[in-house]
Amino acid sequence: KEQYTEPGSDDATTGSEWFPKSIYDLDICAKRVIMYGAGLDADHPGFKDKEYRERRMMFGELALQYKHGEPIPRIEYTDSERKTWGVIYRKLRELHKKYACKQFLDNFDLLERHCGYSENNIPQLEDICKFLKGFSRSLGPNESLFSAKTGFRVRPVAGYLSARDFLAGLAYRVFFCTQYVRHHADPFYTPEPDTVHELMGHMALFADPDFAQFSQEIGLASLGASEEDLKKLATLYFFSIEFGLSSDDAADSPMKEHGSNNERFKVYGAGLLSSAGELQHAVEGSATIIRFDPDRVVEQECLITTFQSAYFYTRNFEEAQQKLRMFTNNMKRPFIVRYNPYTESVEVLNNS
Ligand code: HBI
Ligand code: FE
Repeated sequence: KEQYTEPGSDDATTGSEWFPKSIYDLDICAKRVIMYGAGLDADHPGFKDKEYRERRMMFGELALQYKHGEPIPRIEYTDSERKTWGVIYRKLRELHKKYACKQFLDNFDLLERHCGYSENNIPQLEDICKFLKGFSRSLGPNESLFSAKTGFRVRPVAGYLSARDFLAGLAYRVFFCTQYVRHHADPFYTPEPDTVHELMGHMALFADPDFAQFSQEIGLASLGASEEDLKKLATLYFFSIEFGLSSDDAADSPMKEHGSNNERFKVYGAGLLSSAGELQHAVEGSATIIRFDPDRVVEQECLITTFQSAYFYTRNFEEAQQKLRMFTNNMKRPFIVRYNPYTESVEVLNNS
């Protein structure tokens, strides 16, 4: 079987559009960046800052040169970048302790212990990758502790990818991760993902097995999906992994119906956990929070420059997984994909 297929070379078994068949194919997806560095939009806070644009070009080139399997280049962050990180870190950690779900908080503690997370240091992607795989520690001459995580990986990316390329990474338990820092003019705003969003918002939960599985299943469903289905999966990603909440309430107990948002819900979405403003809007105010039902969620518009007009919750990640699975089982593809963890590739089986 072929290890490597070029984009555009139609797969004989399916006749469908190209998608990555092996984890190495993600090198191709990573190159198809929609926007980075040089192309900063006129409304971007770094648009008029020559030094910032040059720095972004450097990050862009590093990411474009990266190939799967290589160690991720360690970045020496500038004083200005570390200052931006520190300001956000302090603010967000305070809010996390009040509003983040338990799995997020427990794993964030581990990131602080093992990956150099602190107010004064921007962690390195390579260290997080090793942590997510699992790590062992000597406890004495004849004793050691092995802590397995999920095998999720991160790899540098120069900027925004198409939803199709971005979700394809998840099928291989790979998260495309920016390494640049937002412009210092406004530490609490960024119009695009940056490393503060990825590290503060996303990383902790990729160490959780149920969350990792949920993420991978969105990715697997996206491979070769129709345009229509792909848009639905991107929306499900958005309102769970980016903006999702959880609630332990016993089956919508009427007792708690009238509790305020911050008593009823814990947050797990990275877009919320990395944005002080929207996190407070969602849980401290009276934002609309409704049950995560995929058929309903896909009708919701994803807003990019304003707060969302509704958020969705599940009881836990297992429930999110079950609901996602019921939904994707009804999506039609002319083939079946099966992930092979030993070869880190997908097998495509004819389904006609
Ligand atoms: N690309 N680098 C990057 N980071 C994202 O978070 C991202 C993306 N492309 C698409 C995307 N997110 C959204 O469409 C998701 O809903 C899939
Ligand atoms: Fe994100």
